[in-house]
Amino acid sequence: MPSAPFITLNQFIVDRQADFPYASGEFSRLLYYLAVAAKIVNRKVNKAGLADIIGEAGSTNVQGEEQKKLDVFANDQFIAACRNSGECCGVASEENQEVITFETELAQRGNYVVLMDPLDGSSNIDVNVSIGTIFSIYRRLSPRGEMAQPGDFLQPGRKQCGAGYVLYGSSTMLVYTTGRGVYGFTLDPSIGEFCLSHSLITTPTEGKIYSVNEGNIGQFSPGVRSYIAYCQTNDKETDRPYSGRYIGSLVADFHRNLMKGGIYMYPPTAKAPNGKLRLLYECNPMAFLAEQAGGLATDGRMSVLDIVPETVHQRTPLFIGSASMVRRVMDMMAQEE
Ligand code: AHM
Ligand code: MG
Repeated sequence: MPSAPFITLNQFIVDRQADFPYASGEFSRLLYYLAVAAKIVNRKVNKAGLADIIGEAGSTNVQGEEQKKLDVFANDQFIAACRNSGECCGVASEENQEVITFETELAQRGNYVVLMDPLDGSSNIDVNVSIGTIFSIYRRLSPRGEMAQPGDFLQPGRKQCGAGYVLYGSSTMLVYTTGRGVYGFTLDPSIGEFCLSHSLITTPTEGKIYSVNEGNIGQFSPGVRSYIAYCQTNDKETDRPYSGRYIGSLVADFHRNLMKGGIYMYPPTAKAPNGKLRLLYECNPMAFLAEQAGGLATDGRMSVLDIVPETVHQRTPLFIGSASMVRRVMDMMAQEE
């Protein structure tokens, strides 16, 4: 019996045109360009060990070409995708101190800005462990046809019209939301297409996995320490202790917890009193996905999506995942304050 045909990301975008913000085709085109960049980055990630790509940015290979580290390569690819899509007037990236506002007429006609972490999980890049790309998309506030303005990039997460990630793992996945549920596509390398593999992803309300860098436990607040102790306590009824799982790549840790149920935490530490993760291109897109899947994301006090950003690279503490786990850690933090 012939198997059911694949639904590719491109086909899905066409079929679901009406689900996309403003349904004009512009947003879909941007997503299409981002997916192409993801495939190019994926090819490089898979060849990383072979292709001698791993090396210091700025060093020179035998052909006399400048070698680029994977994160620089990914940054270039995603920026080029945004610029060439004609739908995006500017990009903010973890790799660039300043926001990039495109100068071409084509790009300035674009209606969107993209904020991204082109290759997250930097400590895992050189050691063959899963890494990811995270992106967040907003409609611009400044008039079309002009240069993007700083305010375009400093909108609260609630205003996102799309967000997603690419996970370069045992298989490569693109997971996104436009505010109408969360969809996951797995790259079939034999045909070079992202194929629909996970429709309307929902995350369990209660999970059994906690993910945190426990090396920092001595620096966490009493409330966070109490919650970790709760996760580790024996209790048959609630199936504790929970499992501790921490890859150190937000995309990979988040994705596993999204599918299985769990909580990811990056609380404030002495070294990073506002947490380590970046609000605009790490926490907000993940928070949008989490809420769309039925989970929660908070900085400990309020929903991440309601934080009004002040600077592009600002950090925030993050507690994200299964709703009842996030509520419990918030309660424990509130009690011990
Ligand atoms: P990066 O953007 O420099 O890669 O940092 C973000 C990463 C996340 O992917 C990950 O969850 C976290 O930092 C790990 O940090 P730590 O090594 O302090 O536990
Ligand atoms: Mg990062």
